[in-house]
Amino acid sequence: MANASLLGLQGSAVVAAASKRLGLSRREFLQFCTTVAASLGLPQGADAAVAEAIASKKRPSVIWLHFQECTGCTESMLRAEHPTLERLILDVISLDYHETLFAAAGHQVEQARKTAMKENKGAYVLVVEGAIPTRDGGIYCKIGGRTAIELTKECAADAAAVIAIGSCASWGGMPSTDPNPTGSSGVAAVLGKPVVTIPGCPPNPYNFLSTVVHFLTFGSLPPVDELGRPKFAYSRLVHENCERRAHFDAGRFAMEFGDEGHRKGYCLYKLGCKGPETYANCPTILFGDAGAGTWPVGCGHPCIGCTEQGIGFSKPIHMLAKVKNAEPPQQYPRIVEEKGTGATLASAAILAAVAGAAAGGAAMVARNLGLSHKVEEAERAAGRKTEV
Ligand code: FSX
Ligand code: SF4
Ligand code: F3S
Repeated sequence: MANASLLGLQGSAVVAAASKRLGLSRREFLQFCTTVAASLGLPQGADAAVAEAIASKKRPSVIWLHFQECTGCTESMLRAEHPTLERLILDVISLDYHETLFAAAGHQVEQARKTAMKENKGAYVLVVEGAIPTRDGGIYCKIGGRTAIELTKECAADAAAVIAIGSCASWGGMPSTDPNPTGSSGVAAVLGKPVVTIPGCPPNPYNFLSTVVHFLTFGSLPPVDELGRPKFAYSRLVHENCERRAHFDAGRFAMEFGDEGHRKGYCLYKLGCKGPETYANCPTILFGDAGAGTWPVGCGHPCIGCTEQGIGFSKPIHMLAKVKNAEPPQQYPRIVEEKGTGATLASAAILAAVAGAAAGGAAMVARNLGLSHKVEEAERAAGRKTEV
């Protein structure tokens, strides 16, 4: 709910003009500002500052570079629905150079980049999407005859802030998967200094939008963790806010894709979900403005840890997640159904891996995970367990 100072802005001409510009009602615009302020974890009253900044401040110039990637970061921002996220993003920033969205090409577009950098020297935001190949002098990615390394360094030199968007730009992401033939690296590694990272493959566009709104409102980027990730978005494990968490705590698991547990929406831990070791706000802000359940686990797929270096694109889906910060819940949900019915040899194999996890130290959790599966226990007792 909006606080008094934000409500005071409701009749202001500046807010009326901003709402019109964005194609929103005044109420929707102010609600949006409140939502952004809340998601940034800002104190009460900051929503009014956010509204005033969006309504009246000069949009920051953004230079957006593309290197080794699939363009999913940009795509995810342009595919949002009501209230047209891309319009909000394109309105709060002045996108002065973007290799995939520009209609122009060649020398013309190179000139646009140089002009924007010159006119906004020391004030523009550099956004890098995609990893930077560093092997063999960086020859595996060139634009206008210049390597990604050269372009990143040149554009970062006079930037007010540098944002690495997506896992590729954050640490190398998918292109850096072992054996990483081109030496794909993140922006911070290439520049030799920390930058703000918004990992995810693709990242959530709201996290980018909120980061930019923070910059617009306060002239600085939001507080980050040791990996450069904004704390407002990456300080909680996926597992902490997952809607299937009650099933995890109660020991109800999908054992195979399409089995009864999967159809009933049970926890996906045994299918390789990396939510217990991945920091991201996916379960709370969802994707695409398309309603409930629009995030990987909500759709029935285990989290692959796409925001987490060393997990996403590194740790195979069949490996079980290390359960971090595991604390017993206040209450365990009552177990009302018999579990394990219809279990197969494959599920028993996964159970064996869980037993291995128990030996690794997560004994309490693992005890809850596996041992109530009578069919699997019977299979193991009968010596039919397969090895993993
Ligand atoms: Fe793709 Fe972006 Fe993944 Fe990478 O997102 S969605 S491969 S993080 O750089 O385009
Ligand atoms: Fe959700 Fe995955 Fe945690 Fe299960 S293991 S509760 S599916 S995040
Ligand atoms: Fe990525 Fe996992 Fe979120 S796969 S999108 S961090 S749920």
